[in-house]
Amino acid sequence: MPSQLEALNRWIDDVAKRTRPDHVHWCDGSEAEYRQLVDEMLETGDLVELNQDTHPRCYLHRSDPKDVARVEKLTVICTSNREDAGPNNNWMDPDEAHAKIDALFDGCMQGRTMYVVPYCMGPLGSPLSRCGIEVTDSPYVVANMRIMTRMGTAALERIEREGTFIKALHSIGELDPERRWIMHFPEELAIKSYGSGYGGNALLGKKCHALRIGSSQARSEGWLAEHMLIVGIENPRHEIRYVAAAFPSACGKTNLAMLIPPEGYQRDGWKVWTVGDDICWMRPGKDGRLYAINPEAGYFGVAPGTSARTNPNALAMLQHDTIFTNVAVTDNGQPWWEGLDQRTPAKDWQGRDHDPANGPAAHPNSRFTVRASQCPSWSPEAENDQGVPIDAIVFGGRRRSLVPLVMEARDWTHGVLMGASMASEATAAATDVGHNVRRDPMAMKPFCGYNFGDYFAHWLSFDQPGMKLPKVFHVNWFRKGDDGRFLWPGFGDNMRVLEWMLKRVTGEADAIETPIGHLPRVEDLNLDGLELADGALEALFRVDGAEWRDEQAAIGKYLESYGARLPAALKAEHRRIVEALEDEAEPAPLRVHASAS
Ligand code: GTP
Ligand code: SPV
Ligand code: MN
Repeated sequence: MPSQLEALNRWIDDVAKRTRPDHVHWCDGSEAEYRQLVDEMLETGDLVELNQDTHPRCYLHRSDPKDVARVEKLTVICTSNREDAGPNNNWMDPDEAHAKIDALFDGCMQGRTMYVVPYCMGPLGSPLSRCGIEVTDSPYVVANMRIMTRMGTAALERIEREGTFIKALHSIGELDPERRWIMHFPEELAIKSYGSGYGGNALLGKKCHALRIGSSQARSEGWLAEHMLIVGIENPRHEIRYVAAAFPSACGKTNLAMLIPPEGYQRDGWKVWTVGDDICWMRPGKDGRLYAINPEAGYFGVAPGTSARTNPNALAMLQHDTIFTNVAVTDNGQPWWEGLDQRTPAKDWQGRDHDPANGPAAHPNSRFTVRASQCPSWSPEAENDQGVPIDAIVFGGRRRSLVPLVMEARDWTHGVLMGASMASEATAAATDVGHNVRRDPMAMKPFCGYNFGDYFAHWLSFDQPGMKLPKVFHVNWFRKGDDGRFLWPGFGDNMRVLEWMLKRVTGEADAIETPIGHLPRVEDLNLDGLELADGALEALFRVDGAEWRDEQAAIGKYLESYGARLPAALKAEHRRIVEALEDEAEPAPLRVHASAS
């Protein structure tokens, strides 16, 4: 009997009967088991050894070229009532969905090993954590899950104690893009994914469990499952305040979570502590504050753009014990991607001789998988069973125009509207979402497991007497000038914006009220040692009345698409902003910025 838990054994038996693997392997999560998996993958070519002198225990995985990112069109939420999934999700009737995908699972593991992967999302002893079992025929997925989660015997023991777990079934199938589904059954606490071995499609603890199923559980249990980093900012008085930030995929979470403050800040004693870079589970504590854990134990981060200038902490952690996926390789066997340095790689992400005519050498969504604790700024608080208290929630997107560098919500309801109104330019993190700006509320468009109307209501419901809710902000590191260049240097210099937010939290900075939110006064922003282009500061904070009236009209239309499920309070808040914008011919926050030049 592989487990003490009858229901688990029965499920594994059922899955094995359907998929017919040659072997079944229950993962214990040990180092020896990991080594064995790696050796097997080196043998089969699933992994390629990188330069072991410079990058010990680092390997490269080249995925199928048609399987390089999440696919949103084939990601579905299967609830008995279609409205519960909402217009933000693809929906399928649960019976129909099971029938469709079970037919694909029939016999699909013949000739393969079926791995039973017990995992825990969050610290093993935390009451906020939740467990699952991923069954997969991909050793690459097992190796990644070992890095990304608390995987193995200890997780299995917790599952046996609790008696419940998420059933997460995965097969790489034939990797045929036409025979691929990522299905979620929130009412059954089940996930079925077929036909992809990549990231969020296949590492089922991540987006499928921790966000889609997780958000649905969080709603019924009174907490929040969010696409957010968690970062601790230590000031010169050694006080650490925690910030949670939601940016859409490939819009800067990993980078903000491990930023290195500008020199002047370091001299003054500021430090940054990384708790999480992608997912945040938060719930109210007895004191009315929101406490957050990072359900993950590793980073599945974007490689391109990572360099000694942009993210030295990441670069340091990627020198050993890392699995790279779809990066390029130099002639001396080192991993390489666009933005890393000036070298020319020898092989591209598909293993071909590098030829710029074939496009980027590393795939734009190439990634690294690495233990969280390998990051120099890793916070031991990531292991705190109670989580860390959150003082500020930040929303943000990739907007070349319109949206100022930073603004603050007037109150919680306005903050929820700010989150619900978010939009961002598409990135390489999903293959099928076009290239335009799209609405991505709370960066959860691809990840909320239920109707956004209900989700906004759930967010609003935290505003209750006795709660000490975080302040809410919105940022945009990606505004561009007329020359097409970013106006703001970003990365480490984002510390300057974080400092202003924390000053707002502690009441040490004033702000300028505008219809769309509070903007900083320039004298409250620390710009020491920063060289901005002429006029950049004005451009970064410019609020154009006409453009914002159009934007609010578009937001209004978008919100209406949630019909009767859209909370009246959110509609009223939107109305207030529309009216304030109408009253004011030109919002005038720019007094301050004029004085900056
Ligand atoms: P997911 O893992 O997909 O959820 O993405 P993420 O939000 O963690 O994004 P990440 O931090 O990996 O950044 C994605 C890309 O944006 C990388 O190429 C970064 O180099 C770039 N980036 C991150 N922060 C900044 C910034 O402040 N300014 C600019 N210009 N680019 C940034
Ligand atoms: C994202 O796309 O937001 C990611 C990568 O973090 S994946 O795990 O593939 O979803
Ligand atoms: Mn993500």
